Amino acid sequence: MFENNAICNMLKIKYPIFQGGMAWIGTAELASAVSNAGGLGLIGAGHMPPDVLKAEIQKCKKWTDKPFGVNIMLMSPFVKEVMQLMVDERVPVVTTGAGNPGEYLPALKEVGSKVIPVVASVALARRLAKGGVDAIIAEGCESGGHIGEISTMPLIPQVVDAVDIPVIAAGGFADSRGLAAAFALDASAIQMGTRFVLSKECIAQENYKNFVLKAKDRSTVVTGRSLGHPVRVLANKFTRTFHEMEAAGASPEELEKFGAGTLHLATHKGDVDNGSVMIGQISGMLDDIKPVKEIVDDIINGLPDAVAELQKKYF
Ligand code: TUI
Repeated sequence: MFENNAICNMLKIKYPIFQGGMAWIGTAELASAVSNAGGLGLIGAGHMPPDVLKAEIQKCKKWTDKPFGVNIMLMSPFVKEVMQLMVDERVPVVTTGAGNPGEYLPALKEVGSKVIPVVASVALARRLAKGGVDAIIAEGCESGGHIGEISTMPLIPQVVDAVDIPVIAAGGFADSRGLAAAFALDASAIQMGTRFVLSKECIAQENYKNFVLKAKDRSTVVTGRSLGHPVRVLANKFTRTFHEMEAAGASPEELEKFGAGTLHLATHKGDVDNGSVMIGQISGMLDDIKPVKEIVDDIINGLPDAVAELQKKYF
């Protein structure tokens, strides 16, 4: 079906579906399941120390013989050691988030890793494409977690026009209609985080998943704008207090301190009142927890109909 798809051919994967590399919950369990289902699974390195990440990579290698990747959060205090680990482990695909991975490119390319940064703007996409990255993930601000300022619909075609390498669309995708829309915007693949949070294989604590299941279209808010790193999360007691502190003129240090550790509190302790429940806006549409294979198969199997429906209606 995807013989002519640039990303499937480049990465030797069956389907043009990436899993977003989510901190704390993008574990080897989830990444190997997505890779085994024919997509590209990604271990979310977040703030993981290198030894913990190494163990996660080894689990992933044991559980799948398909290509997988690691997503590296460039604001991690361990970023230098973690990049060295990518080189040592010859990880097939390295995606990056929350910054510019330029300085690490030569070493990764040297060992043949495909480097695919996540960007939220045309300017950075253009600069990185010139620097020799293999593809670009363009992520709209509908996404969960750390985001940029532009939404998916205007971002994707502008990035596609600015670079001559494949573009993966991220932010707001969860079904066959979304995949068809991404193809219509000339993206080669989609990346999904939120949809895979609501999978059987995702290890997020059940309160986290149940809170996401209840989300409606307007349930997410953005914290951290005044700090220069906006983060999309579900509105709760934590976000209300955060915004009150911001309005009362709290210092960046106070706000950083208040936010520290809150993602883990939500994902692992299940405290969805005081934790950061990072999730994308498409959560409003999702009302089930499915096995990863079913999520992927449903999107792929629904694609011909999604496209045929357009053909039938308008041509
Ligand atoms: O990285 C993400 N999403 C994330 S990372 C994360 S971990 C975290 N934990 C606690 C607090 C905050 C974050 C949770 N979600 N997505 C990729 C992404 N990258 N979105 C936006 C960007 C981005 C933003 C600015 C990329 C580059 C950039 O500018 C760099 C430059 O030099 O211009």
